[in-house]
Amino acid sequence: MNVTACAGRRLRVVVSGLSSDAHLWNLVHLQLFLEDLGHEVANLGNTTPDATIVEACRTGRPDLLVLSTVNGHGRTDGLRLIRALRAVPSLAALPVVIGGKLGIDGRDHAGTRLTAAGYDAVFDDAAEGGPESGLARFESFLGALAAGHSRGGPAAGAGAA
Ligand code: B12
Repeated sequence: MNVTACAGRRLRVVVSGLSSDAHLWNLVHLQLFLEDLGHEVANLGNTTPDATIVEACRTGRPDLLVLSTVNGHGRTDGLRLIRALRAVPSLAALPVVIGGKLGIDGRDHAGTRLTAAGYDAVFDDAAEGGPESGLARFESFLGALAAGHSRGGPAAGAGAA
């Protein structure tokens, strides 16, 4: 991976798959990507129940929650989860992003709905530039967050598809 170490503070990041999603290598890829940038990662793995993700964030108080989904159910799973997270008062302002293959064959552009529901940024493989461009926008988002800009700062909306 061609990434450079972060200039700002080291973020404590929770990475997780969603409850219906059995894919694993996307999570490994994200963990390595974040660790290469100098951040600390707790990877909750695949097919993770919503309640486990909520509890890990409530007790661990990470700087960022990164959700990855590729099985095509991301829009449904992602909406349900962000509502559960935002319903917990201590997690109302937690920076949360979601990315991957959010719909089926790139047909559903779910970014607007997901950001309206409470995600700080959405990195959809189906957006212009594909996955590589999504990861580049994600790296900018991380840079802004590590530099201390609230919830990713000006880059936060840049990944919305
Ligand atoms: C291996 C695989 C499986 C394995 C998974 C094994 C495992 N434990 O991981 C098995 C056989 C279990 C499987 C099952 C299924 N799969 Co599958 N699978 C794949 C396959 C071939 C490779 C996935 C992979 O490992 N990629 C490597 C990782 C590193 O890359 P990635 O997943 O693409 O992630 C990248 C991006 O998405 C992005 N990204 C991901 N998350 C995030 C998050 C953020 C924040 C950011 C910035 C970026 C980002 O960055 C990553 C690196 O570029 C893909 C096809 C393909 N060639 O990609 C299909 C694929 C993902 N599977 C697919 C499908 C449909 C299924 C099934 C529904 C099939 C079925 N009918 O049963 C089931 C779903 C099971 C479930 N409950 O989830 C579809 C999804 C279609 C869609 N979303 O449009 C794909 C794309 C195949 C296809 N072309 O149709 N699968």
